[in-house]
Amino acid sequence: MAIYVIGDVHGCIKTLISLVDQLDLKKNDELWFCGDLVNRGPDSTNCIRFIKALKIKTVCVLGNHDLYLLSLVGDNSKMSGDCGIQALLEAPDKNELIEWLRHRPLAHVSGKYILVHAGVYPTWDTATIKELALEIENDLQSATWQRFMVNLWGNSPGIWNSELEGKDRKRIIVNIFTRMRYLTPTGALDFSFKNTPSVQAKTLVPWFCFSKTLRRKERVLFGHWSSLGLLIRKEFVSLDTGCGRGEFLTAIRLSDSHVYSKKVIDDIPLTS
Ligand SMILES: [Mn+2]
Repeated sequence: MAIYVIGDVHGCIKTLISLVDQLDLKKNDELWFCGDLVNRGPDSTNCIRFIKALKIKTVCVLGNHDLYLLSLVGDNSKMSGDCGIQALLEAPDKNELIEWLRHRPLAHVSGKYILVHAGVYPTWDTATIKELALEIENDLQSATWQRFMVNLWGNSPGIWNSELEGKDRKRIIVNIFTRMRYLTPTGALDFSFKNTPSVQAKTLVPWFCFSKTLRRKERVLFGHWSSLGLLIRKEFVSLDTGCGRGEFLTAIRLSDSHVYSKKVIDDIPLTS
């Protein structure tokens, strides 16, 4: 049995199919996704349909673009650009696709691995990661999920504190799992930069380099940071290789870190 993890797909269905073909999956293999299945690329709808219909076990954590799509259900007045999102919201099987999406986890902890979209806060231990992800998953899967989504947007609070409550608590948990890249020296989230650490002001550190990072027994697998690209370290693997910008879609086999990469063959809309 092999586990393969795929980086941010961003609506690039042709590239996804071509990459999955290359993996030559067996029936006990598992396919994990780092999230951001939708937006930017041309066909978000068929990306979800394709993954949903796969005959093997799949795990897909939610990314910030997936949450953005969910926030538009019932009120698409906030839509910026189109990028296939409108088509998904008008698809005949829209309800089924949305129901599937909102029942995905924020984090998946299994054996020696933690799968998330953007990252985990440096001081969170494994039990905390599971607990906090579950807290948000319960909200997303509740009957009042659309109301819950309304308060998710924004950059504050900046610093995690377990005493936080209500909307602020939910917002920072979601921001850490799905949007985080850099932290200030005091551990505050900073969303102003998306570039690589080499060109970044030295006052900010990537979340995985933070000085007070807990020593984990699991390897963290994440996407989201396309300028970082593929990085394979003992402690983590970064897998967003810019599919949504017409670059590459990448998969890694966890047992031996073998990498599979496809140059994007989908037409990326110029607006993205
Ligand atoms: Mn993302």
